[in-house]
Amino acid sequence: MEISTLAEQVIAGNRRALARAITLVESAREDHRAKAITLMEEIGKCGRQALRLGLSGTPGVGKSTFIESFGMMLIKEGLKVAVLAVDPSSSRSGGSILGDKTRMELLSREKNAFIRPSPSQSELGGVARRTREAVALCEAAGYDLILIETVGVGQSETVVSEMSDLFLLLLAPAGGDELQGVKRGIMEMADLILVNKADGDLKPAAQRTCADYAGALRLIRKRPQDPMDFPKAMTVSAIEEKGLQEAWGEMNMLIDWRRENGFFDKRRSEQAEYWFAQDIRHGLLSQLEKEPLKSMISGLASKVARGEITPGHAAADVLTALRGH
Ligand SMILES: Nc1nc2c(ncn2[C@@H]2O[C@H](COP(=O)(O)OP(=O)(O)O)[C@@H](O)[C@H]2O)c(=O)[nH]1
Ligand SMILES: [Mg+2]
Repeated sequence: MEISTLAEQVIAGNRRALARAITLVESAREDHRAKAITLMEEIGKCGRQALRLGLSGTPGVGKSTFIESFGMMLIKEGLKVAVLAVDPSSSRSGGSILGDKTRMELLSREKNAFIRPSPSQSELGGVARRTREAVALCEAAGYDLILIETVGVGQSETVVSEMSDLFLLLLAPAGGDELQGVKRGIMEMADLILVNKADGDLKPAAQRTCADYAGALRLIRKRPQDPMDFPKAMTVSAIEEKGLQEAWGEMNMLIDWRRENGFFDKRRSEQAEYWFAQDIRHGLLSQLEKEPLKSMISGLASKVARGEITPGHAAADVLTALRGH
């Protein structure tokens, strides 16, 4: 099929075309990559803008349950919702959202929802680029809200926050009074912390945890992109569908403020620059893993190990060879 036809069908909201387009951007084949670049240029022209919502949380906090309840709530308000995932570890473990479809039973049957699991790649750089392009494809296809889920595995939060307008951190109620070992860097990325499972016996613990995090957020350096009182911590119950409307209200308030004050567009511009730099890095690194450089490097590595050539000299040789390609 012609790429321009595929682009038209995606923009017309054709689900099968969207799925096919995502498969194309996920492909590692070089001829597919060239087509994917053309496709991304074509769909970029439609100028649609969705709200991109990043969602992170360790396994078991209730991400899938939250996405089901929150997604269904938005669909009832007449919105179209897409769900994507960045999960570099998911390839074989089955930890991806596809395996979670039972927890998203209603959402996965909705005609106004589109759910796509993480591409089965083990390398975060590749997963990141493909997900980012999938986000743009869903946006062009007319989805109003794009949820990008990730499990908390270090780097993946950065990747998701760099493709989101808002970043949500989902937490479970803590047993003790300690903050649940959430790294400072991740706290600093969050726009909204949602303490889930605020229901039944867990409700008091959820409220305590929420208060702890609200306190911790106040100690974090103020960011220019936040109005008063943000970032915030709130409690929700994904199962009982409580607090979701309030959380959505806060998200809209924050987004409206950022739009009015120029931070929304500024952030997207910075993200475009970030991904430009990342794609260059990723492309350069993948050159090193391809022939002829791959053999050259392993040959030189042995010589370096035997002391036959200095590391600096060997590296300079590789870089000279790289420039020659
Ligand atoms: N009590 C309670 N349990 C919940 C809630 N949300 C999720 N769970 C439970 O927590 C477990 C993990 O949920 P899941 O959505 O699969 O978490 P994920 O690994 O983050 O996707 C399941 O047993 C859910 O039923 C909630 O709001 N309240
Ligand atoms: Mg899940």
